[in-house]
Amino acid sequence: MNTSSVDLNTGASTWHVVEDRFVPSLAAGRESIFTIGNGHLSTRGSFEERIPGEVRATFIHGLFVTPPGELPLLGAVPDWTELAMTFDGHPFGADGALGGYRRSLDMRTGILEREVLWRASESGVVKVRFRRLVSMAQPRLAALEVTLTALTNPVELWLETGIDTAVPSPSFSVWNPLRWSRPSKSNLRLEAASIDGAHRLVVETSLSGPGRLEMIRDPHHHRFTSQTMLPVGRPVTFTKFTVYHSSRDSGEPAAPPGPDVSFDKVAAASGRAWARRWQAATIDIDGDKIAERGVRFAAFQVIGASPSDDTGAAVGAKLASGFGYRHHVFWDTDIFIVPYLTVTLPGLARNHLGYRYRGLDGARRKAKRYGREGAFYAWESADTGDEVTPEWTSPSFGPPSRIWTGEIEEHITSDVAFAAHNYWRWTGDDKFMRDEGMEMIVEGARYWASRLQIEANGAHIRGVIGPDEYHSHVDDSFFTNLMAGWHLRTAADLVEHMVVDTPRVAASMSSRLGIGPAGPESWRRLADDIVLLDRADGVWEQHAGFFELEPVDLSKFTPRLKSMYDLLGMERAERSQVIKQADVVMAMSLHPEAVGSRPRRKRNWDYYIERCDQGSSLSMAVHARVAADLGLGGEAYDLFRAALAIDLEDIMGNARDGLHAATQGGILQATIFGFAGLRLEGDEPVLRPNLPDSWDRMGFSFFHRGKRFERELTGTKARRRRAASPKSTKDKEERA
Ligand code: IFM
Repeated sequence: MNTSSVDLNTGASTWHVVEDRFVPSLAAGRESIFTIGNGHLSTRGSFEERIPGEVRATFIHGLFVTPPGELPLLGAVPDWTELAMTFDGHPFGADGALGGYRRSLDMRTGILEREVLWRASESGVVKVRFRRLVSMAQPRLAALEVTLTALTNPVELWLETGIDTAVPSPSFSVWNPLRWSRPSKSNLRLEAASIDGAHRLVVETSLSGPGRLEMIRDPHHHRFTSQTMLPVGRPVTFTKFTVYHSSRDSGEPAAPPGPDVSFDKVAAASGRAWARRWQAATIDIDGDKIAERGVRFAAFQVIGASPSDDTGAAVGAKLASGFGYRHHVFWDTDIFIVPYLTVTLPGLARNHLGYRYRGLDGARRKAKRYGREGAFYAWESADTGDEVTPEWTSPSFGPPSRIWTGEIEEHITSDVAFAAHNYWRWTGDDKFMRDEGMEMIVEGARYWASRLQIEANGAHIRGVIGPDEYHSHVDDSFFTNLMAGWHLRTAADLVEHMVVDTPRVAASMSSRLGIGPAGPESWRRLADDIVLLDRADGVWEQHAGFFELEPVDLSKFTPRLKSMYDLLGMERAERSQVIKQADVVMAMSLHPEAVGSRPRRKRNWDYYIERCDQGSSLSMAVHARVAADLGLGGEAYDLFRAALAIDLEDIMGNARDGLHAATQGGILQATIFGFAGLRLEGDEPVLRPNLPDSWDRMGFSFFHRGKRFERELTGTKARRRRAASPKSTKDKEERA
């Protein structure tokens, strides 16, 4: 755990995340927090100058590279951010005093800014201001500006910046330069190939500013140089634009804007595009600035990391803000991100579902490998939908241990179906359901039908891992079985409706997938037979035998700096009732009625909350959501605040590897579905608010079937929001 955090909540505006002190030991984690993304590019907040321990990276969604003998990873593309300077011969950042430091992320506009007062021994004081963005209006464009003001005496500046292909991913570079060229005096162009030969990339950068531009032709890092005097009191500005065009893009590479275009102009267009996102995504929370800033941060990062085109990419488990999990896509996206996007920016949710549809063949291949029918989605997927979970932990985490999730964490198949079905229910996008959703859901149902073991006492799913990954190879995981039952029934309902609504489409799908007329009915019967274990007081058993495991009193291990898994060791954790993350509670968040009446859910909550060590970043926000739903205001709020701290205060100590997608999505869901209580009852959206005591008012908007609803909530009441955010010209507003 990280105890030496610097407060990021400084500043009056909850639209800003501000750091007013530089602490080298926190720098790599802060790079993740200060990531900027635009749905195509994501750039970590590394400083322009190099510092030890930095993890500099820009990612392009979907551009996976497979180094020899390794699993695919989203590698860093050649870098646009590095900018080295000397003042009177002294390197900026290395030996000078960094006084007056302030870094600020403006989440409303997507601009990351840093201001430093810098002095080297024997040199004058220089005010340095950097601004950067990745354009929300032109997703392939990145912009960087540096403004320098000599404050005490004229200073000689030497500046270098270009395109660096040598950035590690994270241990070696995955791009080889093929050709460098200089289309004009101020433009530099690179053509590169990924080391696996799968992709080509063109990167072109333009630099404008005073001084004559010369070129250093380092084979891996061509860069411009400029030498100029900084006069006292007169700001001098350099502007750099960089455009990326990969072999995943259509059309021809565009050139970056020229010297007649200012950073402000590009920023204004990008800001307008962000404003359109914020119309839908702004959540106001009066009375609690930390919460308001936290949910804005979550939305900023989720939107920035969500692919803006339907080109077969999806949000990874680290939101494209670090190398953790190689940017692989997990259930985190289907269950923690997509339901939020579905009600806020449904187009972005749709792009993700397109990714899952493209992955269907990979899921079919996986099912076949296990001798089963239909589609078994990959626990971790990259570009093709094939399974890419490693089999062993990395030696950097100690003695290698076997990873079973890729083989037996099977609920992922129903998580994908849940995301698709939930999207359809909220949006009414029948075309999606007909063209893609139905096939994914039906193929998953066929998987379960071939996977269930029918025995005298019911249908079992044996040998799985549920959400609680401290216990593996368990039988009849409550979450897995509940989801499989829901999945089979849902597929049956959908197929039967399709037969009535669009008989021709139904006939063609049935013959293509081999579904006989008795299929839906047999799925329903199977669903009814699935074993769900409970005891007399209504507490569901997380998996067969869980109630007999060794009870552990977690309060005796509080406070703790490690997870219970680390403290007890793998074998004892497996034998004990300690759980890693919401599991039965997770089921309550997705299917509350199926878990039972409110008193029954509360009994399950009481049982499981004291056995959960919250060892996963996925857990606290889900618990907050469920606690809010159960009317446990204080507990819900404490869990919510703890979830906010996971990334912004790096309480898990791993922010360096990237932000936690599920935490950020979970925070947004706890706010909207938990505290605001948004849900569908039948086909109608309703709000059942349970606001924390400290929140005077919450305002937000959501979409239902193409109509935008603006709502503001106080206590347990909801009414229309007063016009606070600008109106969209495109969105259909609620008129009722
Ligand atoms: O998907 C999660 C899993 O539930 C817990 N371990 C980390 C994964 C990626 O976030």
